[in-house]
Amino acid sequence: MRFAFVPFLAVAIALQPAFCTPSSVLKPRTRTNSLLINPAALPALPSAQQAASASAEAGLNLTNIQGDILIGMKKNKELFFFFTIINSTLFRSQLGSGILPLITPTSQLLAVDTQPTTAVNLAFSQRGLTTLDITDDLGDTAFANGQIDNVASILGDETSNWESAFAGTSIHGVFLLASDTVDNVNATLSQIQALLNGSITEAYSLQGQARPADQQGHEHFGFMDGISNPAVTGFSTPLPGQQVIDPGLFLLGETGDTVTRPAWAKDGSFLAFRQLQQRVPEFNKFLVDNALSNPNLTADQNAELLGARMMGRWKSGAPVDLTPTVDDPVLAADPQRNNNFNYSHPGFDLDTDQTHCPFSAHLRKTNPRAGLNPENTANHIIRAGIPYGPEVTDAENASNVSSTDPSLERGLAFVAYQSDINAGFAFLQQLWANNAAYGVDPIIGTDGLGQADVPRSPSGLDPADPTRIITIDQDFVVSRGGEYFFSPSLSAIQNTLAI
Ligand code: N7H
Repeated sequence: MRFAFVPFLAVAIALQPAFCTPSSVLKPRTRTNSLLINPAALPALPSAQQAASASAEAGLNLTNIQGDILIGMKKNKELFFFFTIINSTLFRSQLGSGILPLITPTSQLLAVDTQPTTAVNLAFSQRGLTTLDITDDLGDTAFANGQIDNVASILGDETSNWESAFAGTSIHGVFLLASDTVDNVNATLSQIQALLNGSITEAYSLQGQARPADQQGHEHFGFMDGISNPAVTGFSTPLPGQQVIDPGLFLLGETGDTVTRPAWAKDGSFLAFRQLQQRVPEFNKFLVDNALSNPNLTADQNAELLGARMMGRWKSGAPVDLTPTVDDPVLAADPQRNNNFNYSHPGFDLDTDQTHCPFSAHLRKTNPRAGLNPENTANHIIRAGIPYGPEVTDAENASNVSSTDPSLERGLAFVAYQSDINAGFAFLQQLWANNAAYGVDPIIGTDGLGQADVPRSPSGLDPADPTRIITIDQDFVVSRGGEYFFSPSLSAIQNTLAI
């Protein structure tokens, strides 16, 4: 039976406190600890109260927007369950009354006592929407054509490395299930499968988890991740240095989205998913073999220094633009300061001086800040990924080579949200990271033609001699493929996708 979005229900919802949604009304509250992680370096989420007043001012409905879109990289455990719809009528008939009450809107994640046991989000590929007989053009060619269409020429992936599921035609959608334990995630997956009653089958899945102990929040190379995401008008209050971006760059139909969309697509977002394998032992060996030679540092510190300059941040998260030659863990852990830089300094030539941050550093390639004048407001994403795979084994550390055992593969389950994939993820990868002008990104850059391990020769990595070229002759990040999805609003699930 369909869970109709009738006016009296809308009135009832409007009268609830801001965090109450159709789903939160229906769900028992059992949480006493957050399902999100909270490393000191990462910006805190707005409180429910702060978000309610900011969103009211901007006209954003946080009870209608799926929770993963604006939250960023704070998940503890997250399963990406990619599925094929084998009975679309049955699937659609279960979506409204069965699945919708489980879908977690943004507002529900902002306070521990409103969080569900497992946060559930749902997104569809173009093939999935077509299977559901949704034929409207959402106004995004990259989404419509699928990621496989972008592979070599735009993203520079070597197609032979792609997981067969991403290269095939079976992925119609993905459930994103996030919690603090894998048991919770698995229990919710079973509940969803029971509700969907055989109308979907698993196409592929990837289990992500935050790294253990003091590495929580750090990705597999060891760097704190998720510090810099844009502040979205109508959601978050900007921290010093944080760019403020219109909600329409991430949410369809909101201020700043200039494309004509079907009305039901409003408050949805395009999700670019990438399984990015990280070759950690090889990365570590490269840093040791090419360690810099600052006489005040130990050999290990000189290796760390090279890694920091390739990244643009130290492993702690401290930006090299503010602390170019030594780590500063206190700065790293302070969100009031750790994103407050733009690569310019008094008396400094922004176009030639690499003593603070190399032009090719991953951070600078993917967000040039003051390097573009006026500062870019058109090409931004919200990153919401999570590491996957186990820690490096002793055998891999000893050999400096990643194991070929598939169960030991590790990397980043990369998720980027935007309202225009060609202006968001695909733009950043193709036109900034892969672009040889100012050096190809040493972390995620490729030759842009689909060949692996093409040497890159950036200058600027050695602060003692910024003209020195250090050749990087291998890829430390290998794309295992991905897909583009549309993450619809809760009302779209109810009124358009469900029958
Ligand atoms: Fe990156 N890393 O840990 O190495 N990234 N990234 N990324 N990335 C960032 O400031 C990483 C990838 C961006 O606003 C940090 O939050 C890894 C892709 C953007 O100044 C670290 C992979 C794309 C930013 C990493 C990977 C981007 C950013 C610093 C793949 C887009 C913010 C922490 C395995 C095409 C820039 C932080 C800003 C930051 C890492 C992929 C984009 C540590 C390992 C594919 C926009």
